[in-house]
Amino acid sequence: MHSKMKEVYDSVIERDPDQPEFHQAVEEVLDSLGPVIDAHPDYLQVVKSIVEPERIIQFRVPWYDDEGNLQVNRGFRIQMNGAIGPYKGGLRFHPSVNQSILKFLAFEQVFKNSLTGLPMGGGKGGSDFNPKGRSDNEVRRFCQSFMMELWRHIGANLDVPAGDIGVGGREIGFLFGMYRKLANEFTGVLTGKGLSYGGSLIRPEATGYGTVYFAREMLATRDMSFEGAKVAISGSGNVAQFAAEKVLDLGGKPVTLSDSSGFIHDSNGIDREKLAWVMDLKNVRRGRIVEYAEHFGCDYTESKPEPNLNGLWGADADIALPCATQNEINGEEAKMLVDNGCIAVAEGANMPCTPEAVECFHENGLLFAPGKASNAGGVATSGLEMSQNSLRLNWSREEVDRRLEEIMVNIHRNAADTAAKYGMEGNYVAGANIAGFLKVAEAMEAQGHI
Ligand code: NDP
Ligand code: 2IT
Repeated sequence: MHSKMKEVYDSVIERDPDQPEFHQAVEEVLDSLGPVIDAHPDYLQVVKSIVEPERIIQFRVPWYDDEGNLQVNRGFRIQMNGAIGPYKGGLRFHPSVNQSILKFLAFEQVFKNSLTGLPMGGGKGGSDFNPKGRSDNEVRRFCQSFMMELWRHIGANLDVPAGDIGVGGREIGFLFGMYRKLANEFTGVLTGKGLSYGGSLIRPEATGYGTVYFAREMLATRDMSFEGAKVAISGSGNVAQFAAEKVLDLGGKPVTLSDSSGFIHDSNGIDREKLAWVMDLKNVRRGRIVEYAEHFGCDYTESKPEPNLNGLWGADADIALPCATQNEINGEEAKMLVDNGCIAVAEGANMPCTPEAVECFHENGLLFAPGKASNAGGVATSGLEMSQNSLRLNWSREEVDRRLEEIMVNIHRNAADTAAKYGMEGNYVAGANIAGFLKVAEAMEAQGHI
């Protein structure tokens, strides 16, 4: 790491020694910025600021469960950087949520949103609430209590949250309803809304579709494609489901899916009929992925306790799309993919590959797409939802998908060209970090480092 960047990195660790996920995300970006600082020494001031959130809001979320017991969760919103537009980023409801995880996500979001080319700053929020096993009534009461505090900190021109792990269409609906009641106005304050109240076509599909569009562009640089490729996908939520759908559209064969309990390996391929069954299982019945193995008769492996080496990445696959959570592919698992002849990895999740895994992919010449580039289609389409809300118009499915695809092609080109310009051809990590940084840096400097 460049010595000036190392000084900033050390100060980040000293300030918040207990935030390993945030350190990991910062280290990866600062590692890429050495050549930028040599070319623009004045941007050192920007780097010092960009690692510090503009604002962190933390609050108590009390709610009553179905037995009438009071439950108390912790809510957060991190407004990381507003230099290029209103803060924008998802809400995560998961028991692991803490400041380190949300700061890493908010930090990545700043660069990701910049890469989309749309005017969106970076933010992230959520709660340590665990929606798993909770009734619709409990989830609604929780969302209403969460919004009772959050509403005063967000707004269509201020901060526009959306979904992430544990926050899908149901939760966004409950959150939007409560915001509308408290603020007494109907605005595009959240994205991922239902179609009947201001949502955009293709937003549910966007992250998964975008990840596959990005991977398709990467593969094309080596005259390869998804046609006939075996694709290992982790997760079985929003991102994984629509990544699998787009893989099928492009002639590939998804062979794995997972949840936090384990993974299925279906070497016959997860076809459209099976995928429709998974969508019903996960989005309507809210069941577990083991039921797929029972229903369709294929291999199922239960997850082992941490470290999370559960074997999914040992599947024979040409392409890997990690779409579950952070640090789900470690160095050892990356090696298993390489040994099986995997040619490309595109992150649908945020930071699913550890630094050791990324190093292994680079050393072995795989195509590797970092999440802040390859999963940017979700937030990009949120940006398109905001545009439609401002216009008070709805674009067709084809129109939104066309714009999403164009944005993903542009992000790919921008990351590839920027990497080449700074002497790191083929390194999408460096290209995405530098390209994302430059736009925000220019805006922060122009605005006087406030
Ligand atoms: P969902 O909640 O819809 O699905 C998450 C999936 O990952 C579930 O199958 C879940 O299993 C699994 N999972 C979550 N945490 C863990 C864990 N600790 N260990 C093992 N499996 C886990 O979330 P999304 O699909 O929306 O998000 C997936 C990833 O994509 C996240 O990293 C998110 O930040 C990222 N992302 C999401 C975007 C979006 O638009 N939704 C946009 C860009 C990135 P289980 O149900 O058992 O917990
Ligand atoms: O990580 C992400 O980019 C998201 N969860 C989507 C954020 C958004 O505002 O759509």
